[in-house]
Amino acid sequence: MSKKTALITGITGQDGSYLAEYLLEQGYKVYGMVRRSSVEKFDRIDHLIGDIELVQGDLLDQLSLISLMEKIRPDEVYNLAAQSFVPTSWAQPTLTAEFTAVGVIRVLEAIRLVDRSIRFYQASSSEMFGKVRETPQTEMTPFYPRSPYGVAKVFGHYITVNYRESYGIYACSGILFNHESPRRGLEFVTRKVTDGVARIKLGKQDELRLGNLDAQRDWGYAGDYVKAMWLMLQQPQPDDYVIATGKAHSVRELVDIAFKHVGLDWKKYVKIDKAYLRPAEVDLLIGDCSKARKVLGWEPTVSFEEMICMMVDADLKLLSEEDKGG
Ligand code: NAP
Ligand code: G4F
Repeated sequence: MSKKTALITGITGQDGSYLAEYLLEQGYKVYGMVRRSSVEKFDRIDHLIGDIELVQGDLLDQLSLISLMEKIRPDEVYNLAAQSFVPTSWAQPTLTAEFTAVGVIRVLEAIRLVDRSIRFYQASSSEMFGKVRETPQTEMTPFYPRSPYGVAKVFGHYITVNYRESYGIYACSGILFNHESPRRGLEFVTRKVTDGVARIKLGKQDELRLGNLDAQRDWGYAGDYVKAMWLMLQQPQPDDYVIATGKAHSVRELVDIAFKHVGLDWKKYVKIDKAYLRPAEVDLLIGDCSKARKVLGWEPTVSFEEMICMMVDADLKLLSEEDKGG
């Protein structure tokens, strides 16, 4: 049997890098879409260059997406590309809508025009639940987004459902709760904390400025979550799934675990900075992934504490290697 082919948008991101590794392990030919930049930043996928093929395209450019579908004729498309940082969505709401909402319809249109048998995964988000209508959140929980990012993701979710129902495209929306790893961007709170802890431990920084310590999230491990994306596209029928751990932790608990891991008391180093508060906050997210457990046979394997300690250790190693000029 010939190799299956996958196209990943957002391959340079956290999830793109883990998904590419996982699909290569499954024997796929993997194409990764990258947008043109004057400086190539491929840190997360450097180790995969040679095994994957990078192709140029942009969610803002319809023709580039159609051309890629025609050239590659993938069996599966994973649409992970987005403007994914919530605070930026207030600063750049229109651009966020272009990438994160309208970008989805451009990928779906390319599939509709070129080959409707291509299977499609949309990276939807627990941010869509926002000011939650019930706890825990399931596939049936109504949405109440609290940021331009969340609103854009709701569009992406419903347009995916609509193309499935209008054109019979095998399109799935994965409603993923927060997932982290040592490859998480430095602006997100988990990595900001683990990087900050490592810097304080190594004497490179003397405080860590944060916003709302009371916010609670259902945080899982990115390596687990990309497997759920793949499983969704292997089922007899397309559907939507919540992917979560079912356990919530506060930012305060995150900080406590990370500092304790290196033997420090966070209260001596953490300062509250109003600059990191949001115009509208999502107070508590907690997901119920019973459907994914039952239908996909998926479950998380890394606990919150294990993941935070893994991230602190990785940041200590990274910063120590930088010191040695490695
Ligand atoms: P990430 O690290 O921020 O990566 C985003 C990716 O999108 C990058 O590869 C970026 O490329 C690419 N991108 C942005 N704008 C683009 C454009 N106009 N054209 C082409 N590519 C573009 O995000 P992530 O954490 O891996 O998340 C992956 C997806 O899952 C995102 O859609 C995110 O919104 C969603 N999601 C994430 C989580 C989470 O907790 N991580 C939870 C739910 C949903 P550059 O390198 O060129 O910037
Ligand atoms: O790490 P965060 O920036 O992630 P957020 O906003 O939950 O969004 C992430 O998860 C979504 C899934 O629910 C994704 F769709 C999205 O793309 C992204 O990956 O913030 C988490 C919480 C917030 O409540 C924030 O107010 O941490 C709080 N927080 C407190 N101090 C902070 C900080 N967040 C950041 N980024 N920086 C702080 O200093």
